[in-house]
Amino acid sequence: MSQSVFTPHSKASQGSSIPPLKIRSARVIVTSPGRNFVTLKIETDQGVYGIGDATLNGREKSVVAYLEDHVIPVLIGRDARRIEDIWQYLYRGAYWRRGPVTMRAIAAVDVALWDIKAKALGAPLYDLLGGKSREGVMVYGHANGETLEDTLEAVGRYIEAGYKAVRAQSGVPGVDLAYGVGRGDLYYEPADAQLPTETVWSTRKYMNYLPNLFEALRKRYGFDVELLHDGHHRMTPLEAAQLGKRLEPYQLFWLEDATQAENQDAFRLIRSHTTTPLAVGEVFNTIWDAKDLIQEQLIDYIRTSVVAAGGLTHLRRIADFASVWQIKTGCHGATDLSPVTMGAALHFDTWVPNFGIQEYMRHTAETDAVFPHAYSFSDGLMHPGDGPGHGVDLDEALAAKYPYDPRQLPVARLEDGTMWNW
Ligand code: KDG
Ligand code: MG
Repeated sequence: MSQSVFTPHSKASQGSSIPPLKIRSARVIVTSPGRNFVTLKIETDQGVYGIGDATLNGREKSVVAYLEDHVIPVLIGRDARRIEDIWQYLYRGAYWRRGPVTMRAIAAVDVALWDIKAKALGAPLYDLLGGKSREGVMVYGHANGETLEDTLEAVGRYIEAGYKAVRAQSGVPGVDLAYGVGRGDLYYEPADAQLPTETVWSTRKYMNYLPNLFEALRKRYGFDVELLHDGHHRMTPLEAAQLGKRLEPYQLFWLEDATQAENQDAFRLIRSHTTTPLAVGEVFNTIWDAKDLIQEQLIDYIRTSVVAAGGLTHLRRIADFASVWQIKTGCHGATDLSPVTMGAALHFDTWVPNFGIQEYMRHTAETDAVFPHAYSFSDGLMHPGDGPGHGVDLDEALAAKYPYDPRQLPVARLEDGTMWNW
């Protein structure tokens, strides 16, 4: 690596409580214990290592290439303590900024560096962020069913298991393969084939049906449990406004991704017609994707996750910005985000003052075995664990037994064949 006038990686700072931690190696490990995960392991000359998640569902190899070709070569020799400087180097230094591939690669580095620093200090990661703001992290589970009755029962099982908040997704009469409906009770895995599965969508049928589901849920379970729903970008802004209005009597915790997320202006229309709380942002990568939504207070929850938004360094900037407008966090936590992201998110959630909720879709037993972790669930709350770092590791020998398995997310068309948002 060529060294110019400024060589931050070559100088050991004086007076720091942690000795210099020179990055000795960085490796990408791809494993598929039920689904694909991309993990970055950064090792230092002091023997302390850190783990970061770089998984981009259905596009995994593009992040592997970005890391191996463009990121790892510039990391070697740098001081792992300089998390902010390395983040700025990778973000500003690339010139081609933002986007899901770049920001996931940066996230993997960033989370691994926070893990290293926390381990070097012998502290749980939440202590580096500012310490605990709460005793546990409220999570929502995923209940789904082919029919209304199946979905009611699935929600009941989550309530019995102690969940305080449940997302309800149901099959829609007349629509095959509606979003969010799994083939088993626990694990909804949309990336199901080597080439995208084609699904057919009808917003009319969905909107006619959905209020019945929430009416039945409130009748059966009352108003103490928090109920959530994901529209998955399918509605136009006006349709979303209409649905939000019709759902008001059922007091949802949030209606997520009511319309496609790229057009921040569209939320002005939805917001002006409904008081159903709105959440958006699992597809956002930076603060710029949510700037207008936040400063015009067009949403109530920002969904951006650690892995999507360049790691903890940038996510906490988004959260702080959102806090000015009393917007809370609600980090994405589907199973395509690895246990490493879950662990890092739980440390973030434990600290962040404007915490709202955390999504928790349980991983399979195979995934849990490949990623031994300190986090746990009890009484509807999750706990990140109090050991050093973010508390998630990778069993490399076990990971090697699950080779990459190429799969893609589905696509959606309207009933007349028009391509739509999946
Ligand atoms: O890979 C896509 C999934 O992460 C996404 O479909 C899940 O919308 C989702 C959610 O809210 O968890
Ligand atoms: Mg979603």
